[in-house]
Amino acid sequence: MERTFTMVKPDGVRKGLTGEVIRRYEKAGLKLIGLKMVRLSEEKAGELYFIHKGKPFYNELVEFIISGPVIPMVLEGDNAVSQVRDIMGATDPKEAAPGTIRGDFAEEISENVVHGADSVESANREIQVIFSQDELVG
Ligand code: IDP
Ligand code: MG
Repeated sequence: MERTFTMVKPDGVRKGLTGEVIRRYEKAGLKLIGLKMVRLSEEKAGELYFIHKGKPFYNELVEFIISGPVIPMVLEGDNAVSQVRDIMGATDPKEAAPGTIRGDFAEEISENVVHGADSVESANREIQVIFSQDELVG
């Protein structure tokens, strides 16, 4: 059993893709153990994306992620981290396979519908940034 952190980004919420994203995760057998709708502060967004600090797209990324509400989630299941990465598809929607969330619904790398942790370590860190223990079930 593994936990991961994933989040519908502001473009996904605006396009009404929240239900579709959750449906794909649940269909894969992943279990929701935390979910909420929030508008991230600039500080929280910076904590979440701290590994990208200094990169050319960092400011744009933070501005975008705080531009509207997001739906952060914690999912549990076998190989949850890699399962979610597979379901999301490649970072750049132009390279994302059909049948993946980004392949089906995103057009631009800067607005690619979903975030997903890239390792168990990242997942645990990101869960702690966004959720408190009493917001998680089980
Ligand atoms: P990931 O979301 O697939 O893990 P990362 O490399 O961790 O991809 O980048 C985090 C986010 O930053 C991406 O989802 C994407 O929205 C944005 N991003 C990454 N590279 C670029 C870029 O070259 N230009 C604009 N935005 C980018
Ligand atoms: Mg990443």
